[in-house]
Amino acid sequence: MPKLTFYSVRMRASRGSMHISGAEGIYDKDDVVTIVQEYTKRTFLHEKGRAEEIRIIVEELKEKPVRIHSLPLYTLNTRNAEAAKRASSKILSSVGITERAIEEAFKCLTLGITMRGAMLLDIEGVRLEPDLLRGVRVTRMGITKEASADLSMKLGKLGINNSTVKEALILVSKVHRHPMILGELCISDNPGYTTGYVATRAHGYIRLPRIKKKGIPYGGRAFFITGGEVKGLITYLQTTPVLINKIEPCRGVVTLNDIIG
Ligand code: PML
Repeated sequence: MPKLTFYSVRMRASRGSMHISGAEGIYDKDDVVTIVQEYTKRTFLHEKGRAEEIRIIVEELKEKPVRIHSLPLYTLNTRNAEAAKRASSKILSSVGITERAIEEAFKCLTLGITMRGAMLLDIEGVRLEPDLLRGVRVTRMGITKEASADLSMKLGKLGINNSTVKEALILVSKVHRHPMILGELCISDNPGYTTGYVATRAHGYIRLPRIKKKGIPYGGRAFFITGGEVKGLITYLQTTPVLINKIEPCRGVVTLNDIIG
């Protein structure tokens, strides 16, 4: 059998200092040209407007990707930003993250600045990423064709089969495989996208509709971390190639009680 060559394809589009969109995946050699076209097209249609600069990196992977399962997916019926914040606090504090850290994450994500990457906070809310303006961008993750078809089918049944949900679940599944990651909070920076999420290894990926009001053009990701060496975690997040090869259940609307009992 011929050896499979994988490529990491990463795209970032911007206008001046404004981040417009980003996307990435791991692809077989034969699919690279198509995906470069798709990423480019996507930036031209973006709701944040036209990009002035589109940077695409295509890089052959030197390491074999680690194959992992996705996190299970759920949606809570949060009616507004306050309800989404309350639900996030309950879920994140149930794994040992302090109220202070959760408050700090919400404060930073609603401040009006969007970082390129994620913030790292310890469970007391102290920021640990080396570059406080850029954060840590998670890269080198993807999904096999079979798992992608299964995910599309499962999300399709829930009426949410779009690249935003798929790419967020792929990213989350890579992030939460690392033992130093305790939890995550995400608010989209797309003005029209008002669903965010919290995630933990124990509870899964929990979508939070209406976590922000329509029209707000900022947001971001916060990872809550514990123990271990931050440098090693950053190396994993940025360089270890990971492919999702199995999709765990994707459920529709559940209650907070279903999640934390
Ligand atoms: C993003 O804009 O990339 C973050 C999306 C978060 C929510 C995705 C979902 O609807 O599950």
